[in-house]
Amino acid sequence: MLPFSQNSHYKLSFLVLLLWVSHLVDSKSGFELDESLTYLWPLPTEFTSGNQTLTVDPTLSFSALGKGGNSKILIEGFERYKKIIFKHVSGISLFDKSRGIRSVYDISELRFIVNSDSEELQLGVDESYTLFVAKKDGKSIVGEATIECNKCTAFLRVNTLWRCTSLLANTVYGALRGLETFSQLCAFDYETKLVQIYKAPWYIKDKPRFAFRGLMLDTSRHYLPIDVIKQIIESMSYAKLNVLHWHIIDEESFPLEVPSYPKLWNGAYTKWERYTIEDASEIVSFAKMRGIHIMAEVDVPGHAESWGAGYPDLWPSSTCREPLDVSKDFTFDLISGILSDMRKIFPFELFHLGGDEVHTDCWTSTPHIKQWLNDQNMTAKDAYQYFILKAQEIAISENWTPVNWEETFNSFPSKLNPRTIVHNWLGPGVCPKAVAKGFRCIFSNQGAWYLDHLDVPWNEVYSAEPLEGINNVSEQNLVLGGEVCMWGETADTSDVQQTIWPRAAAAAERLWSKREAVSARNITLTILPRLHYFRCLLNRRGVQAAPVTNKYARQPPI
Ligand code: CP6
Repeated sequence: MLPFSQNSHYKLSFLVLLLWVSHLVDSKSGFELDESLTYLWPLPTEFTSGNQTLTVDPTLSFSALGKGGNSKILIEGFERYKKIIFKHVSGISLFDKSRGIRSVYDISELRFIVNSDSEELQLGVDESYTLFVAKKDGKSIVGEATIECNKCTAFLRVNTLWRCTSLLANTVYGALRGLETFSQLCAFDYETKLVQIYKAPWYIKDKPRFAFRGLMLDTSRHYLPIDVIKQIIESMSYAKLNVLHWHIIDEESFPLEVPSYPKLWNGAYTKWERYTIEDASEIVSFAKMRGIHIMAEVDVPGHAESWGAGYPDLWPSSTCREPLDVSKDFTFDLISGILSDMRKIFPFELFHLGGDEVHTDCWTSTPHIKQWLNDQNMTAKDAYQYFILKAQEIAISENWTPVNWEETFNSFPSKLNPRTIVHNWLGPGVCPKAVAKGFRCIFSNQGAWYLDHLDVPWNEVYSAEPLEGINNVSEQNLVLGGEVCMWGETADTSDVQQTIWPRAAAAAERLWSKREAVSARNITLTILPRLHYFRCLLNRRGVQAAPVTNKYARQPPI
């Protein structure tokens, strides 16, 4: 309710006051950035900057040295970022090179040096890059522009190369990360109508802290159209997130086409809320163009009721429908069929087999399963282990590394295949235990990194640390990274992006930037203004990111 709303005179004078105050604010220069902060998100590992403002040519051209220069991933990436950078520049510049006039802009060419021509996208692929941004022939190299380079001949020419804006990377994926950083340096100036780079020259040497920087999407509780998934993938690349964990199927719906068992997607909500094999492949290649892995999940044996819409034999009984019937060979034949069909679509080496929240009551209360347990001399817990290990074998036979939610590790740590990656969710404690036993781990503590928990404020997302409680370096190396989870019960196409952003960005910086940089004492002064800025950048790029603080969130301490 507005103040004074009972009385229209007060209301009027309040409005007048408001107008007068806003006039005062307008007459100042408006919003100013804190000069001492660096408005790049996530913060690069190492950088130096200067005090020049440079202009960038809207016909910015591309040149490439090194084996990776002809990559379609690189060329299309450059074109994508060019559109972002010059979004507000209309028409053709007066100084367009096609008119034969030498560019008057400070930067008219971006030079790439990409060492490898391999486009293989594996976990831990080299995403490092070095970016040098300076005026053409500018000799003012800031800091130590020395680059380690063992085999590349291009670097014999390093002294001349570094006199103009250049981006060096070992792989095209590193080059994409560098392009993102370059695009964040560029700002459109609405007065001069020029794209400018402040605080040049820049020297940035950057690499991620963790190899696995994920976002989970749940397309079972609410179907998400492929265009929406693509927009989400595109927005992930802005925050340098690199794994989309696609929780495709769950108890509510089975939207994916499985050619070997064509009745499975009878479990979709409607015939329109489905993904064909082609849709899924399109998502994988769209993500690859942005250096993003797709880790698919088939959650077994719990969370699988929807499978029985097409194959009711999978249900223990018509009244007790999950977990999947452990006593039938058909259950495992079907899992084999699904996984072998999916192997053709999902090239990423990790595959998520779920394994969470398995309530075995259906097994112990259904006569034929109870009988089977007796015959096998198994308890319900043994049967849970039997199911998980069989599913793991199927995934491993498809040349996948299995990932499981933490309950599998919590229940039978010494029986789990040692290649298993343990996916934390219940609390902060499991990764220290898992890595102490030699397992690799992914951090997703539900108290901080479950995005559907709208009451968790940005600072709590930001402060959650995957290496908390792990001091031994070799154990720390087993933590692959972390993932924020966008469970779909309470969000759909209409609000999924504003639920993901900006808090996913808070996790993205923790996963990319150095631990010292994200451990600042007063994050309200040092981090919050930068996150505000990144959130506005997302909005400018068309991403519906919510305000950094939302009305549901608990209030952070002052
Ligand atoms: N669905 C599946 C879920 C959840 C999990 N698995 C979940 C549980 C608790 C919370 C949020 C999500 N909805 N398949 C747990 C991994 Cl608070």
